[in-house]
Amino acid sequence: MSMFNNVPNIAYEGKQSKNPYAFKHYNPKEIVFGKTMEEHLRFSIAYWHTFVGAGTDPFGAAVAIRSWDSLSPLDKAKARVEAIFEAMEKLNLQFYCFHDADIAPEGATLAETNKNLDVIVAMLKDYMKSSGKRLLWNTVNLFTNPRYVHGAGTTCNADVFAYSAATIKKGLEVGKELGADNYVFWGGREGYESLLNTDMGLELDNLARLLRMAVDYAKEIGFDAQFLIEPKPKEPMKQQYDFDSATTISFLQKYDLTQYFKLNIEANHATLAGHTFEHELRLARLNGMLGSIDANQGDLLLGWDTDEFPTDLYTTTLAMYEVLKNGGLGRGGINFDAKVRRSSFEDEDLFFAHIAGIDTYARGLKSAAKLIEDRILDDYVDNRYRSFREGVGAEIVLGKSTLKSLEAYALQNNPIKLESGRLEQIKARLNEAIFSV
Ligand code: XUL
Ligand code: CO
Repeated sequence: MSMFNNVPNIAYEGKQSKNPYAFKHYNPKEIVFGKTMEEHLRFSIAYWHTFVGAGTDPFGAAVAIRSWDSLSPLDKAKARVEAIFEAMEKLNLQFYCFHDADIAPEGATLAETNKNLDVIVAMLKDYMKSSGKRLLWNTVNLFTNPRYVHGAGTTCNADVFAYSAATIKKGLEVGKELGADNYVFWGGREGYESLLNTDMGLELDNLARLLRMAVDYAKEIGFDAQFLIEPKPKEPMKQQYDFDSATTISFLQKYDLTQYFKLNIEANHATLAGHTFEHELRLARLNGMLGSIDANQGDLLLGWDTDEFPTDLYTTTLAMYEVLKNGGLGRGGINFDAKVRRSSFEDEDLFFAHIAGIDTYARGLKSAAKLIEDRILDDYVDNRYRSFREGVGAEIVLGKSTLKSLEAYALQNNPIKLESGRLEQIKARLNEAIFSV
């Protein structure tokens, strides 16, 4: 049975194509920078936005009514499995990812919830086997249910902490059963509203305790996925503990957890934190912690987490530049953590949105490869810092200088000669690289 009758299989047709159901830039088997595009990009569908999201906003009810919406909860969950595999097939995507709550309805008790999960996980496993599709990552939803009102790992209520731990235990078992490449921790409610009633020290210690338990249990059951933490500065909490890459890395360092985790960097979370996406990626990369990407973009006029499908070539170019400099994403991938706009409520829009996002990243990959191959940015940067490769600069870098030796140098080095940073010239060359591919 087809859920998306009007949608054909989507294939690469090249730049000249006017077919709305075709990729203009994403050619999965084309080699770019030593690997196929498919190997570089490892695109994934996000279950929640694509198959669960209904276009609600704080002022408006659901507008995107899908064919499965009238079914009973468990039948709906089964129909969604069919829909997601059909969509992956039509879009030629290898990966998907989900929260536990996206795939199966929550029961009245933890045991009932786990039973519902088992039914759908068995079905997913069959579909994965026959289609060859893979799970990029799974995670558990520790934020929607009212029990998480004070947090999950950082709650003031030990019973809720225990429930969260049990939910993560099941999530790890599900990940193992489905052979997930990664397992994500996004702390939706791990933050606080006000310091006035918050024991911040205990909350942070408890969060680290929960992560440590997860590391131990994964080891115990032989689940070898890469663990990822997804930073976000606000929404739903006013203050989120995993604010951005820097905050998350320092948290992991403090609790001696860095070796077990990498970061899943989301574009719109970066801009919410007052950073560019490429800043967050660069910081993760420099710390050896760039693991995966949640691809979307925000709207600077709105300023909240709008999760739009990525269409901005500058951002995807600079993001893929970081990915290529990182030597790839390893077991990670590019997950479209993105929603169609509320006004794009027809089923077909799900496909147009993915085609736009996929082509924007494919072009980003090609222009990033050009930036590196032609040494466009590297030459500027090398030249700009050349004073640290000779004379006094080389001595500083080698750790041979002292305040005294540098004072002696500075006293006789007069005047200091400065040079332009050439930013406008560099931006013009970036434009050329982007529009040449
Ligand atoms: C929320 C968000 C989540 C995580 C997974 O902003 O990005 O969907 O990606 O929990
Ligand atoms: Co995300």
